[in-house]
Amino acid sequence: MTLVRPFLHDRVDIIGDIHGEIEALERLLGRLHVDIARGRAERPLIFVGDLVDRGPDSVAVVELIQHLVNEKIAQVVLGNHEHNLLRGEEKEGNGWFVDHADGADCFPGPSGPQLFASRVATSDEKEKIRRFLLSLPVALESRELRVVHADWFPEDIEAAREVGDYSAFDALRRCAATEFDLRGAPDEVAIRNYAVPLPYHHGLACQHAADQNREPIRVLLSGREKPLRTAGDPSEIPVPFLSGKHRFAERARWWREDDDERAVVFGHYWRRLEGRNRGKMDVFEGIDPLAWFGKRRQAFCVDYSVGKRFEARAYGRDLREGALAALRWPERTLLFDTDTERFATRL
Ligand SMILES: [Mn+2]
Repeated sequence: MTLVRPFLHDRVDIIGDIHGEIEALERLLGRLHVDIARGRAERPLIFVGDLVDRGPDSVAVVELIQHLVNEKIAQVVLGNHEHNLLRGEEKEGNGWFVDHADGADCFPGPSGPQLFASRVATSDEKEKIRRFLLSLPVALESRELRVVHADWFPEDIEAAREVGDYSAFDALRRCAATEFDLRGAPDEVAIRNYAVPLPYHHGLACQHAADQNREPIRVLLSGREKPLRTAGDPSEIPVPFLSGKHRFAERARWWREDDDERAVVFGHYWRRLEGRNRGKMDVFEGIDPLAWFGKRRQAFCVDYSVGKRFEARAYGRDLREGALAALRWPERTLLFDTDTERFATRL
């Protein structure tokens, strides 16, 4: 079996990034009339990945979804957060699964570094989660629809069709063609220190984007990147701090060049129903929060930022600034875990 697989059904509900928010998931599944205990659903579910990290109970989220997969009423693609767990990489918000050797797993809270309030997995739970994640595909497709966590890059989708497991896929790399001028670049410690702002460094930005773009697994799971800016005074280019690092490269809007005529649904990009993302380049700037977008209006991001709730809790903000969404296919209707029921624009 390859890492790109067919949908088992034509009519599906596609659910966005969950990030350990078990209550949101249970509420949304209730609205979709899923009978969790009996393993029955009116229609099958597709999960776009990022089931885990930062939220209260990633273990419960994975166990619930694995149950739905076993009952054959759900399919799941791997997200970058799941992939980090498989690689054992320490990332902000995954201390519930990966031991953080250099310090505790914290985020910038209202009064300094704050621990994530996440249920920690036992070693048995970890082993079960690991085996489940290794069984997941990286993308799903039919004649009308494509689903991937972040970026449907045709060259890397083709590569994923040729491999059957993540150890083979992880090993694929394009050659590093260029050497970048890294004189005066900040070191890794400075890049991870949110307390001290960093000036923009173009060589480092190019290096970061190139490192990202040469690995097929990273491209599909967290998207192609490009340097923040190619021209202008570096001191005037703000370098955002996101998910534990200063970011010199930004996400590319790949859907503008996507030439496939099929619809493509993905998560990952922190879409907002209202307002915009704090301190962050918004890849959806100028796009209606409920609209299809891209070269042929073929693209839809179903991640409505429920993963921001850990932060909203810490800062006492309204939890509804993020939501968990389901896109009903082929109707193209959106349903949320919150009280908003709104409809996506038709093509
Ligand atoms: Mn993601």
